[in-house]
Amino acid sequence: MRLVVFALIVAAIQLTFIEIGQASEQLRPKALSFGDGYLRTMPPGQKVTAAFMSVTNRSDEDCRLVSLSSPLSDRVEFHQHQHVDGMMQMRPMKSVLVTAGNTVIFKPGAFHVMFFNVGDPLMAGQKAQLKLRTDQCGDYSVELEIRGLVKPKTMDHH
Ligand SMILES: [Cu+2]
Repeated sequence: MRLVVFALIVAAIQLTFIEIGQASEQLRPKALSFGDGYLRTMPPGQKVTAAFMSVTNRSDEDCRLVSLSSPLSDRVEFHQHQHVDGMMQMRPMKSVLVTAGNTVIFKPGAFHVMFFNVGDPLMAGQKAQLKLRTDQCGDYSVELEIRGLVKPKTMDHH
């Protein structure tokens, strides 16, 4: 009897390993690539800003971006701009779909990533980290360049 129980436990453990193996095979961690990621500096006194980038899906299956996080903020959201009754409104989105072979561009006036409660001032030229999780295409860490709202004049350079 003890032997039977032991055999069942071994079988259960093997089954668990097989399931984990299959799950990791389904992950496509290299499916997405990110380009031109940047985060805007904030006007003095503000704690909200937005980031932009392009997301390309080189795989042959759809990928869905499902969550965001950053050490700069405790609340980072996907947003979309929409025209509602002639007014531009921002709406949070739970996820963003990047279909197979396509690129989604986050840009001003369209999809963007919203950072709330940013405690520290952002210095142009420095870098910020953004982590993105997907449904079945792995997790990504994207480096964002911090850029000023107004492009600095290059007169004093050299
Ligand atoms: Cu927004």
